[in-house]
Amino acid sequence: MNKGLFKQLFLEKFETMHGQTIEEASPMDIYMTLGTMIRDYMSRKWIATNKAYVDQEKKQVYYFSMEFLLGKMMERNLLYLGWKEIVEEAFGELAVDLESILSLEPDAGLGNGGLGRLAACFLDSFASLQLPGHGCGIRYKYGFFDQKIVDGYQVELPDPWLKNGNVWEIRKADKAVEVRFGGNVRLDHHDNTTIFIHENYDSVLAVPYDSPIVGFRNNTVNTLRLWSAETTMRDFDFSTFNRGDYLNAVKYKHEVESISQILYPDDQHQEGRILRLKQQYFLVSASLQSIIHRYKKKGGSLDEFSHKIAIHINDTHPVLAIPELMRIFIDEEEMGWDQAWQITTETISYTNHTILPEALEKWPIDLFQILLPRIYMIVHEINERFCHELWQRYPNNWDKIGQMAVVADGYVHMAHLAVVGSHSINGVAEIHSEILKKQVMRHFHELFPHKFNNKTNGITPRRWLLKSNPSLAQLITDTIGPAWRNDSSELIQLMKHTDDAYIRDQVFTIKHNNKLRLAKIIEEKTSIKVDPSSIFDVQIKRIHGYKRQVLNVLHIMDLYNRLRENPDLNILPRTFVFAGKSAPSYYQAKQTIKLIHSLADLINKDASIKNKLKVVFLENYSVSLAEKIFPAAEVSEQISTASKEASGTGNMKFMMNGAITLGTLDGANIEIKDAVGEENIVIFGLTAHDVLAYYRDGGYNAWDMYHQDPRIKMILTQLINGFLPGAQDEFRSVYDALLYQNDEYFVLKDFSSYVDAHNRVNTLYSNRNQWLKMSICNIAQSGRFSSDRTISEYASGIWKIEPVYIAE
Ligand code: 26V
Repeated sequence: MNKGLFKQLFLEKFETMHGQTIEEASPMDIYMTLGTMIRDYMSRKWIATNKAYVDQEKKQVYYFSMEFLLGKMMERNLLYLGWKEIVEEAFGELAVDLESILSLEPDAGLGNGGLGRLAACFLDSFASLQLPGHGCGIRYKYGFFDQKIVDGYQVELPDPWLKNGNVWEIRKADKAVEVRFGGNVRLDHHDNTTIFIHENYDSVLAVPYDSPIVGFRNNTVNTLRLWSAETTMRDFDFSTFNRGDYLNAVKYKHEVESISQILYPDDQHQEGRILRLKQQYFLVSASLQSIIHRYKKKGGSLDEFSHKIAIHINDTHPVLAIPELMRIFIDEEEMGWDQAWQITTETISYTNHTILPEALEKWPIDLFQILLPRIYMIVHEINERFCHELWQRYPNNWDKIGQMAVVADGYVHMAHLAVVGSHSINGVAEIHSEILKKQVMRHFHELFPHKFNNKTNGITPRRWLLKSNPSLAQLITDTIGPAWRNDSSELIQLMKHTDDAYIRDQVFTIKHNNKLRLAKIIEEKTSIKVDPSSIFDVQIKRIHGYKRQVLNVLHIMDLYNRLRENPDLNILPRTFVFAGKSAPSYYQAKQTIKLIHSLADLINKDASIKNKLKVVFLENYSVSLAEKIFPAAEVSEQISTASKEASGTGNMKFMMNGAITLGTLDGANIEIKDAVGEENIVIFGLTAHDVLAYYRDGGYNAWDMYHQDPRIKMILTQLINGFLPGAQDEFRSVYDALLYQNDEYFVLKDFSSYVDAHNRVNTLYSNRNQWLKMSICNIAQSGRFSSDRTISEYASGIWKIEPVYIAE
């Protein structure tokens, strides 16, 4: 592609699509035309990729996930195809501003946070590493809610991201499959075998929408298949002109479509609603049916299934893939239990993403049984056989067997099903995998030690550096060459330049410009003016107790108290930036958002502190907003209660953009510390070991902190004495959680150590050269946190898949 050719093709495409000339074009028409052109161009590669996969009979992996938090795709696709500059120049000649066209695309926000964004980074790495890996998910009509802040409170609005259509997807109506819910199972006997007949069920049509995922500057185009729930025309016949039927038909249509209507917005909390279980079965049943259909069509033998297909389940949400695969093998393919079980466990692998007990999924048996009668029978049988094995191994140990059973205490325990029915269980950072093995899943680890492993998370350096921080990416390319973009281990070459005065200056200037850009966004969105020379200290992530935004707030209050007492206090000016969404029903997290706003109101208006402190909350955190914040950040707040953050991936995005981590020894922070060395990170607080010991043995009393530390006493009092603007009692719940509920997340316990850590940041930052050296070191060492590394490890260690070279 070159500029001239592009311009010609673009104008032709525009005219055929819109029946008018470019002079009359609306920006949206231009967006749609460019999108269609890109998609058409990718289609050839897409077809070639699929053909190569079939012809070469290489093993394929399917990544099952209830969430794919993709963000925008157009600029990504332009960059990956190598078209971006050409289009920019051609549009320049047509007086079209590419930036404003790109901004028209809505984010595909089909995820809550880390787990969903990880799935999107993995798709990027599959394609860029030329690996045959595809995503299977749900095409939610409404993505993660839009957050509006009204008077400091979060308000949730729907995200109708599909309202103007979606240029990237192709509806494949001919590939639709039927998913069955409810009904009953009748047993029949045939030549000594029992057959199971599912009858009187409600049937839902699952229609796939495929989107191409193109690799970075290669010819691979993989597939993200998202399923939409529809009624079969048979079930929804408006022609029966009976009033009662008509209303029932409408109601039924609505009920069916509700399955793919919305993404559940509460992560880290088990959602007991039946619709969520329906969504989960809908995803796995539709995906497995289509995988097996295609496999058989190409002549594959089921005996070989696990050698040709790997299925990965992203957390327990798609764990019904295990009984559903058993059902298909046994009921539809007439396989015996033992063979079906062997193939199923060899096919499925599972990642655990959290140890928070309140997030572990379990479903009441009665509910499960009514919705999925045949699947329940299979789960029951899996449980019987597993408990029998346990009995052989641990005779009479009812306690242990009860703790490990798949069905126990009236519930189906999804994580237990995942461990029993898969061949690999991994955590997402070293410490997390260790906690799984030694604590949360210790009984299972004792029984199946070979199944457990670690795959530390990663992020795609192409979106999180090349796309979001183009000037830093250019500096890196100018310094070490372009190979880092698909071989992130190359970034280590930057270590040779940590003392290079020119590079330091460039890194400084790039960061400063990114800060200027963010300062502008902040002013546009909040009317708050921030000092671009102040330290940009950033905490952006879901709002949650364990992530401890409250600790950040308490430190800012203390800093403010010190400044009020002494306006000439020798500290560097700071800008504290927050962004993140709370689950709609999580009161304490919502109050934290209000608290940040009240504090911001107080501090930002106080002239006496001479602009040394600013507090900003940016509303509606999203992938696109994140892309603007990470490049401007200098301090990365990773302050979760040790043991609770499985990995974190924002920490990696900050690091790759040259920010210094201020964090606890939790999740991947520990591996970041190992990578950069103690002198290039600021660590504070209790260790996971300390925290787990307190939970086990007790011995922590939050009131001791209150009485011993006058700073804490003062701040906590300020929470409830009207010091903060707004109603006097607004933050009573925050106060009570810290004192009367004994500070579940050890905020007060870690307070002093956190303040010290901030003081170290202040000192380090005052030495500009030192700080820039740290920053360059962080960038250089970030290569190991590329999702390419993560995916290579999954590919060789778990899935046993290999790259497939796709010719031009
Ligand atoms: C749970 C639920 C419960 C039911 C309703 C919807 C829903 C949605 C998501 C979840 C799972 C939350 C687990 C999670 O997101 N874990 C995060 O995974 C990241 C990627 O591995 C990791 O970096 C974070 O540390 C971890 O919190």
